[in-house]
Amino acid sequence: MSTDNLRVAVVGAGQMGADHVRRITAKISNADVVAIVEPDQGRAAAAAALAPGAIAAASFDEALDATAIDAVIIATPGFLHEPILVTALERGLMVLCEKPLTTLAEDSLRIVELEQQHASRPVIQVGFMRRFDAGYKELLALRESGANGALLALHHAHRNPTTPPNYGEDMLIKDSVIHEIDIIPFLTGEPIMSVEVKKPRSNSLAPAGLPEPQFVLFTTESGVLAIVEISVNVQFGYQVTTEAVFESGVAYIGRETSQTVVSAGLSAQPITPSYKERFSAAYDEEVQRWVDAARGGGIDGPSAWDGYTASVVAEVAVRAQQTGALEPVEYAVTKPTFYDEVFAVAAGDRA
Ligand code: ISE
Repeated sequence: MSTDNLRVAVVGAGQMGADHVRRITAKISNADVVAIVEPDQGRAAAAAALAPGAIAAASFDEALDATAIDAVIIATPGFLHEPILVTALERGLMVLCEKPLTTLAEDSLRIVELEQQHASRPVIQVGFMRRFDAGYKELLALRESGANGALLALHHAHRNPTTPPNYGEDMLIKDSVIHEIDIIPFLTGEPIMSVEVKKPRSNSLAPAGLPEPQFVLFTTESGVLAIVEISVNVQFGYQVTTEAVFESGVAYIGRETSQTVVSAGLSAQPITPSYKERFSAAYDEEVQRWVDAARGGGIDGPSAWDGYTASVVAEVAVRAQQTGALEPVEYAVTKPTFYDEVFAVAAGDRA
C-alpha cells in the first residue's frame, strides 16, 4: 500500500461526504476516490461527477464487491456509522470516521474492543478536525509551554447561522458541542469529569421546541472550567472562538480568520458562512495526514478511544440538559495501551 495511491471509498455523499470527495480529488496527494456509496441516486451522481473514475454504489458491500478498496471515509449520519465500521474492521480497511464515532457510548466501546481484536494497531481515526486547526494547536502549545502559568478556564463560543431540518435539542450536544467535548481534553490534557447545562431565555428565531442558546459547563479532572455557549440560529454566519484564561495571561483564538478592512467609518471582517470554510485548512491537513498514515497502516489523529470518551461525555451532557443538575462523568474502562502514541499533534508539531 505504501507506494501506490490509497484507494478510498467515501460512504455518504451529503455535505461532508461530497466535500471530502472534492478535497481528495483536488487537493490531496497519494489518494484517489474509487467509490462513492450513497443510496440517493442524485447525490451519488453529483459526487461521482467530482471524482473521475469513481464508481457509485448504493451500499458499502456493493462497492466492496465491485472494486478494490484500501480505506473508507464514513460521512453518513452518525446512527449509521456502526455497521460500516464493523465491516471495515473485518475487511482490514483503514478508516476516517466523521464524528460521532457512534451515537451511543456502549456502541463506541464495542468498536474499541473490536478494533483491538482485528488490528495490531489503531486503524480508525475520528474526524475531530479542530485538532488540526492552527489556533487550537497554538493554544495547546501555549498551555504546554507554561509561559502564562496554569490553565484555569476556557470560554468557547460555538455559533451556527441556522439549523437544518430535524435538528433536535439533543443535537446541540451530539452534533455541535461534541467538538468542544473533544477539544477540551485535547487542550487541557485531562478528561472531563462533570457536566451541567444552563438554558437562558430562548432565541425566538429558533424553530419551535428548540430551546437555544444553551451554556454547557464542563469541569476537567484538575478543575479547569470550560464554558461552551452553543447558539445555532444566530443568522449572521458561522463563528467558533475560544478564550483561554491562564494564571497570568489570556489567549484568544478564532476571532480573526482573514484580514480586517477599515473603511467608511467601519472596521470590518467577513464571517465564514459555515464550518466548511471556517475549518477548511484543518480539514485539508486532517485528510492529508490521514492518507499519509493510512498508506503505512496507521492513523495520525484522534482515535476510536477519543471517539468513545466523547460519546460517554455527550451522553452525560444530554442527561444534564434534561435534569438541570450537575452530572458526574464515569468512564466504563481505562484507556488500553493499544491507544498510546497514535497521534503526534502536540505542542509545535507541524504547526
Ligand atoms: C456540524 O455537523 C459540524 O460538525 C460543525 O462543525 C458544527 O459547528 C455544527 O454545529 C454541526 O451541525
